[in-house]
Amino acid sequence: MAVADIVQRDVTKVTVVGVGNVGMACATSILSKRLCRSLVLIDVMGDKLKGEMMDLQHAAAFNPNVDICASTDYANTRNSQICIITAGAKQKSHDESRLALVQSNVELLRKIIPELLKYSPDTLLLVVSNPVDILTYVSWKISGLPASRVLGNGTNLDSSRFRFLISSRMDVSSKNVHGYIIGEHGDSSVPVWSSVNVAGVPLLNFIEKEGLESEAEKINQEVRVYQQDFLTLFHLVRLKQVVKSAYEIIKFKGYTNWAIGASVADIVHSLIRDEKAIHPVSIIAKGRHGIEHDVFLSLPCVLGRNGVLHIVEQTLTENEVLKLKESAQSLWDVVKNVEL
Ligand code: 6V0
Repeated sequence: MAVADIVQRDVTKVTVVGVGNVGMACATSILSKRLCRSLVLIDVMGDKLKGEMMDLQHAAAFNPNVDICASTDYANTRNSQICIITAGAKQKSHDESRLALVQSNVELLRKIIPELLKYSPDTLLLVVSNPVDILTYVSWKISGLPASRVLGNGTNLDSSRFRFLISSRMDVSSKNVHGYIIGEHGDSSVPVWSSVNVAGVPLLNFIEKEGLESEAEKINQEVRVYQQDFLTLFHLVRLKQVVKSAYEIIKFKGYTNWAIGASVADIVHSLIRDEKAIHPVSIIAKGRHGIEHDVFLSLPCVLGRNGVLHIVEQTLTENEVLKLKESAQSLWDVVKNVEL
């Protein structure tokens, strides 16, 4: 390990609030990626905290040397560089929308955020609890932190699902499929089809060049039936799958956790190691692509030690801008009625 890495590890402290399925998946992903020297778990359930802490500590011989503390007392979170919020109610059934969770989770944030800020006034806040865009906005308002220090996991996971679905159809690694889902983490998310590419080759060219004629032919036939263009149809099929994925997983196993844990750890990696990597995360979007309201939604952002360093200005088609504005409007319709 490089000296810089060791120095970096020695000063890193991460807090995870909420030790449910998601919080623990975040914790284990962060531990296995060796992202911090000190990990603090906070919850309201003392026994659960104790059990989770002991279970993690018993893996000490297999993991890097990390101080793990689990407590209901926020004093233990002092000087955390990043506080991750996963506490809260979750979708109770596969047909309950994320937006239905709003007010009960706002009440939780009103208790949690001042406690975190009391001990780590300069922390970065990474919000995971749903509805994540609304709750990131609420966290920003309650915390009084600069917008660059408050971000939500947003469509980081949706984009990974999107890339996976395309890559599995193309039979290439999803690492080589470049594509973003932006907007709400939820039903109004927007896939940016105009820039999807595989190793720099636009998706449509890739299908033709790689000889995936049957795929192209199948789509062409459907295109003729629906009289829509190729991408619109492909878009509909794929987007439906991305949006449905979480609902499907919840239907099968009751919750989602492993992919969101990996997504959060990936973001933490970029923040803590000052990677300047680009992630679609939920940030304040006012003034971008003609969005007029104070809404948080996902756009590709450069992330580093100080949080959100830049928002990448993508070239979107007219239709993509329209969809993004619709997504912003549907979030604003909720945000403007939230009682802070
Ligand atoms: P869970 O398993 O019910 O865990 C929630 C945890 O929060 C429990 O351990 C609670 O005790 C704890 N909690 C409740 N109130 C407080 C409080 N005041 N202070 C501290 N802890 C508290 O839920 P799960 O872990 O499955 O989901 C957590 C949240 O993540 C939900 O809002 C989900 O909807 C959300 N997800 C967000 C995703 C994303 O992509 N942004 C993905 C998956 C889930």
